[in-house]
Amino acid sequence: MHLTGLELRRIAMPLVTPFRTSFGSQTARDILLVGWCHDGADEPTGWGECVAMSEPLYSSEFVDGVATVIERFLAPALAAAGDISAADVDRVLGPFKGHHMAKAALEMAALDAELRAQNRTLHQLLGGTRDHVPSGVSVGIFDNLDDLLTSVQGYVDDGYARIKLKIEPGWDIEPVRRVRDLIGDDMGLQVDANTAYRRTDIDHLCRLDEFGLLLIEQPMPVDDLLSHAALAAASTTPVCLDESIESLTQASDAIDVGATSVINIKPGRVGGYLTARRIHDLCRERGIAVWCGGMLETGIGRAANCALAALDGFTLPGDISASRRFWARDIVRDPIDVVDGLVAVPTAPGLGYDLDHDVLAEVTTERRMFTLHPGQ
Ligand code: SMG
Ligand code: MG
Repeated sequence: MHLTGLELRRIAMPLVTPFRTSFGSQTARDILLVGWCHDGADEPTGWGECVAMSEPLYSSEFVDGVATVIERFLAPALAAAGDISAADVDRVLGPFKGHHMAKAALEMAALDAELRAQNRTLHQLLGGTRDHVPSGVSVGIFDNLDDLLTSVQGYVDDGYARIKLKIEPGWDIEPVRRVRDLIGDDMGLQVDANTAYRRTDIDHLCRLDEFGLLLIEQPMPVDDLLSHAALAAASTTPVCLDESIESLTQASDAIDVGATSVINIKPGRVGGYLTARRIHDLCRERGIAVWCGGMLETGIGRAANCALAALDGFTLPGDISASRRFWARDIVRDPIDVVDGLVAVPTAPGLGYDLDHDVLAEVTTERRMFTLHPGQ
């Protein structure tokens, strides 16, 4: 494929209910979609969904910055590279430091276009072994415990395989105790702090040990592997990294220093689905459990995440909830649903979604097409 054009489409999707984490509250999602036009085509034949948020609060990338780096540097480099396959995208973009979410969106669009042309699925390309994957749900921070328990009960009734609670200082031990009492000892429960604690909080976090959690996700700052290792040594709850892992090397180093015994793999955060698979392979060799994270994706990203989560090292339920957990209307005709705690891995070619062009048109806030020239 020779990249000859790109569509950058920005959409605004209202959430069905606000989602609060230790770094902020969201009521809508501002998402950049990347359309891949190759060999002179006027319309994209593949789409990528960028997981960056509007503001650099989860990670350093943010939507405006992603759009700029793609337009100024990444897309021209891909166009100049001539005939490439999706597997070359990561190498061609290698000279540009960082910007993993922008790179991942481009690689994802290339994969979609290439696989559709070959009539193959992402599931087949990645080598998934299952046709259904267990579905977990991520539950935000609430103003009070009653509202939290009502929300959790709703998700239990929906059949989710496990619950993840967002925590922060002042919203941790008591919410976890009450939710454990509500759901019983057999249901999987885990927590995610999005970097809200410090090394001085280790004794406090060890109080979570009595609740039999599957894991505690990213309690400490992104660059603080040693505080994660100190917590792992002090606590019986497995420590899991999310924000700290942006590459294969970082995954390997974090395992070496004992900072993590479980990894949340998010393709967008690590630069794409192909690197995500490499991290999965490494973790499998090293005996580290992995699961697929979520970034409040539309049906495009959800479909691709299901294919990744079907690899056999994904031994824990992912944050791959039903589309309706976040959206009243998705931009795809075949939104992901949860049945008996499972979601079906898509079987259609490419990433496996079917765009709903009417909904897509309604949620679009900006659409820019640009043509790329090899010598640009
Ligand atoms: O897509 O189900 C989802 C969201 C899962 O909690 C989730 N993601 O740190 O893991 C995480 C967060 C990142 C996004 S918070 C706005
Ligand atoms: Mg997380």
